[in-house]
Amino acid sequence: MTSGRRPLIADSSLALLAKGYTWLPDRRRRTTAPLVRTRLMGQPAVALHGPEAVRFFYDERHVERRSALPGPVLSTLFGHGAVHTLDGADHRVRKELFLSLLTGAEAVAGLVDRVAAAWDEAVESWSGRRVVLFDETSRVLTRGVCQWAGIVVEDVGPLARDLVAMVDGFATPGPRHWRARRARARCETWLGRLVEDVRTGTATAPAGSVLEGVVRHRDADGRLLDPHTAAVELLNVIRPTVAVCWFVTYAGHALRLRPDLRDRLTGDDPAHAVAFAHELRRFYPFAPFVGGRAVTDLEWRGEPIPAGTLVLLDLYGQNHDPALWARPYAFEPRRFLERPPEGDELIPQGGGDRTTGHRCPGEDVTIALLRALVPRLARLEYEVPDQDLRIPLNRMPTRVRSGFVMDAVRSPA
Ligand code: HEM
Ligand code: MYR
Repeated sequence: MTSGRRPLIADSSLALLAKGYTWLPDRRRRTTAPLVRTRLMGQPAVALHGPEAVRFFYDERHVERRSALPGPVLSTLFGHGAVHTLDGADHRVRKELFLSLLTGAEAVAGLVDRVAAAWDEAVESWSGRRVVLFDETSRVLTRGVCQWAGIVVEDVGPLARDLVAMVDGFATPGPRHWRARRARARCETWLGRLVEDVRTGTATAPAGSVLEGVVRHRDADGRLLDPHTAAVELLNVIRPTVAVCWFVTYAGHALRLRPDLRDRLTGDDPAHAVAFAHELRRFYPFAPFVGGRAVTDLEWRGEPIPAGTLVLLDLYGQNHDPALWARPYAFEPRRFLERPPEGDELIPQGGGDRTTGHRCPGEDVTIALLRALVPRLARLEYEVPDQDLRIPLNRMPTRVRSGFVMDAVRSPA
């Protein structure tokens, strides 16, 4: 398509709001072009998908993040000044902080042990009661991740609600969005003060903790993070960890649909739990797409992408692309037992190389948490009362409407 025709394409921000996760895949099915051309937030945009497109998108010579993420997304989900918004050396040095805190067997096990202990303790209090899995898991994860990160929290309930709100409200205007902004402002103020207190010696950060790592981190310019940016990055560890409650709730949904999968999960073979975790991340909708801006005039499979164009990578669409996945709309963990996932095919948390690009540094943590929690859920006995188990694809981010209510929960001895 020539650039002269682009202004004729209507802005699709409203279509995105109305259609949600199906917006880009639908547009792709309706075109024979190798990319979708659209407009978003008043700007020309293209959307790509597929493993080769992943490599093209994550090449810093092609796409940068600076100025690409919309203000409303930063004021809720990621935070202004976050690692998500950096490029080049600034990004690599900040990313190293996250990788050092979140990857490696010891770091992952430290977090998982605390979350698993918090789950086991919580389950005792669920006995015989009606509980909402989403809410309970958000508190379990908040307790575990804060303990692990060296952040003291007396009452995890309000914090869990704020962390969930930041994720829940990033993409839609209205009350959910304002709740998310207020939640972020509250948490940034609290954590910014904590960082200052650690620096003045009125609070302590446990040796080797996330809190200590962030307080001491020096950026590419050799400077410590200012308290606000430090708070933003602390939140970029604890918020997404708590967001794993989306997938644990989806696990409840999946086990309801496929009770035949339960026995294998409760057995001793961890390969089943890992395959189940991958299928949860592939099948269920969470992150819709990621985006950046074309650094220079680009070309993708013969199609021009002028400098400055928003370039989107359709994560949800790629995870359901029939060219990559047999029966993409069937929940089938076995597919990952037969063949482990390729890094640029399964991209629920972004793609490419996590050390050089923006791929999520929390993938190992996410998989390890699901590997620990989903078999624990599968081992519980509970009833599933009548409730709204729909997952509306036009809500962004979506979730199981009821939060997955469980009755008469019992932990078999
Ligand atoms: C980046 C999704 C869990 C920390 C991302 C990105 C996505 C994503 C889509 C952006 C990739 C890109 O920009 O190309 C998810 C999902 C999760 C999850 C769906 C499941 C709940 C985690 C966890 C952590 C984490 C557990 C840390 C404990 C981060 C950070 C970035 C990031 C710091 C920014 C990386 C960068 O810009 O270089 N994640 N994530 N995420 N994620 Fe996650
Ligand atoms: C987290 O809390 O970080 C985990 C949930 C991540 C959802 C990621 C959604 C990415 C949205 C990017 C919008 C880009 C628009 C150009």
